[in-house]
Amino acid sequence: MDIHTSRRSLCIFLSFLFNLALPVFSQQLPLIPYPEKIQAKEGKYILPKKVRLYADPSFTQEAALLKEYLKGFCKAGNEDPGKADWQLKSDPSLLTTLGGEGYVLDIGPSGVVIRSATPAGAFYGIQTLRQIVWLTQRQGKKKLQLPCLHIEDRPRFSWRGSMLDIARRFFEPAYIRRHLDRMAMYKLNRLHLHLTDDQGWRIEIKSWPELASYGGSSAVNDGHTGYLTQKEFRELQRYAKQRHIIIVPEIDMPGHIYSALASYPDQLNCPGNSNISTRIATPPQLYHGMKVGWNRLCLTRKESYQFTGDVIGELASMTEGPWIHFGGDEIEDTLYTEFVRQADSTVRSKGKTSIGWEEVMKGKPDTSLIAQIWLGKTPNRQGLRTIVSLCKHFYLDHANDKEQKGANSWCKASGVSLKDVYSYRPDKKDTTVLGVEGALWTELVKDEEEADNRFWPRLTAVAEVSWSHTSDLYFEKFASRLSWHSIVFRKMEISYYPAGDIGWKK
Ligand code: TNX
Repeated sequence: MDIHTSRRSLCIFLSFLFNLALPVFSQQLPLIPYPEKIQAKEGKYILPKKVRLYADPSFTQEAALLKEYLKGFCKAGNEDPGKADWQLKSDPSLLTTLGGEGYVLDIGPSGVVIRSATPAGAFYGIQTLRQIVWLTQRQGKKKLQLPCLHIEDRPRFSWRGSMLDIARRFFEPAYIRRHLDRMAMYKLNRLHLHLTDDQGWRIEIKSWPELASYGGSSAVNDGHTGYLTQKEFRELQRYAKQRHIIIVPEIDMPGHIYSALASYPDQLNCPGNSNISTRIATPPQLYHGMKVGWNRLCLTRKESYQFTGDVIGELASMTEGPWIHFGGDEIEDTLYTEFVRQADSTVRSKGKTSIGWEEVMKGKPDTSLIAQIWLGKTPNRQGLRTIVSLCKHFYLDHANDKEQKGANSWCKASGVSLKDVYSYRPDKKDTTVLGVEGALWTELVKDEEEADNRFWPRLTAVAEVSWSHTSDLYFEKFASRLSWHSIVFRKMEISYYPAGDIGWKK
């Protein structure tokens, strides 16, 4: 036997063992996002009634979450490293090979070891393990058997996001927390909250109190209203941080600002309200419709800059993460590029980095600014860093397929299918891309159930295209792995859209 034949027979033998361990899964273990390297090993690991767990002191928080995740499967108690059968080990040397979010997961016949250079890596190793545990659980079997394996994994992109528009309708902190839990399961790490728009202002600003108390009292079509207090916003960030997710707050300016114009009619509008199409709404009247691009801050008035400075200042001081998103979309104004320059410089003066929708590239902004691409029509002449939310791939307010009624369709008439999300591939030569973000606008999303239905399963595809390496992305394989995730969705009580061609497992 030559070396190739022997290697091939070894592979066949190993995959045979793999399938023996998991007779129900064809070919790939149904993990999403799929790991960079996965090797099947001989044997099985039987989950004991009580796991003896050791975690490196720097991974205490991750160990606590692991224990919570294990509830319902087994108990877990702390143990010395020598006697533990599950170990979360810090290994700084992995930083060079697997980066700040990578990990190694070994499941052997006598236990589980997760190694990583950072708490984030340990957290992602835990999420992979969690999917393995959830997806190997089969009814009728008392003892849970996990396949033995070796995984080495790290993300392709650092930005793996979802956006929720809580301005068109308010979504309560409890829903946002549930959403964060679900994102964590799929290794998504940025939650962009679109906090303000024409129909509602959803964040408390103490120096301009009417914004939230008045501007927060409306929504599209009498939808759910309200706002986040600063305390709630801080608590959400803490909850997100435990799950290695950074919240990115957006105040949309200088357009999409009517809720503020209605709240402060005498300060923020030009004489005669020439900054507004008053046939649509006149301050202090609130706005419940769906039109876009019909109002702006009065950019010739100094109060508008006072307002911008105060709002960005307060937002920066309550924001833990490094980014402030100031919108900047869908508005024509001769002073627009000057406004962008000023808003960005205020953000930077507060020690944060700005993000804006792609239109911000029209001027010549500071090169630290990050542009979020949604139409793909504005040239990136300065080579600014970008987040890709191209509407034809990532606008989750569009229908899941052409059968689904009552969703948006302006970007793609047939909807944005799971396959459309999955088929995004970054241009290899484009080094500006930080990652991708699936955006959920909520003009047409009436409640939490509908938000779930638009996010899932498409966010699993966002997760995979942002985490996994391009050479590993095959839609058929992804779809067959996804079919098992009905189990995950059920456990997490996600009201997902049962996309037709998946063959969801019962
Ligand atoms: C465009 S994307 C918008 C939003 C709408 C969305 C509806 C962007 C920067 N602006 O204001 O909600 O379309 O699909």
